[in-house]
Amino acid sequence: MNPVYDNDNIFAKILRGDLPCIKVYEDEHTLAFMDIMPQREGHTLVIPKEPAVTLYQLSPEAALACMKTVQKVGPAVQKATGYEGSSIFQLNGEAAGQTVPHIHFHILPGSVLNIDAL
Ligand code: DGP
Repeated sequence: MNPVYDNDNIFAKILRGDLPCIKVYEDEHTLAFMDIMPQREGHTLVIPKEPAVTLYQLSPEAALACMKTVQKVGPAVQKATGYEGSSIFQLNGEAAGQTVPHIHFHILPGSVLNIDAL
């Protein structure tokens, strides 16, 4: 069953401007901002403005918009942090470890494989 979107989740509040964030990029469909609990310096999140809990509820159009933003922001994160590589990942559902129920893509400078807790 599809999870019900909670309009009061933290990222919805950030999108509404009710909570602050360190914004690095914004366009009509997406927002990118610094992760408040970075696994590594430069850890950035990309979210769609469309409300969806997981990637599986997101429209293909919004998913494409997210990927376009990841393609813009990822190289900038690498440049800013001095890493030559980066990891893109996202978690779907509490059982997968998702803690904020608004779909988000992590941009992590370097490898995700040597991070213990995500
Ligand atoms: P996940 O486990 O995939 O749901 O990751 C959620 C991420 O969101 C986690 O890395 C920490 C980050 N996060 C949680 N609350 C806030 C917040 O209020 N502001 C920002 N910028 N990031 C947050």
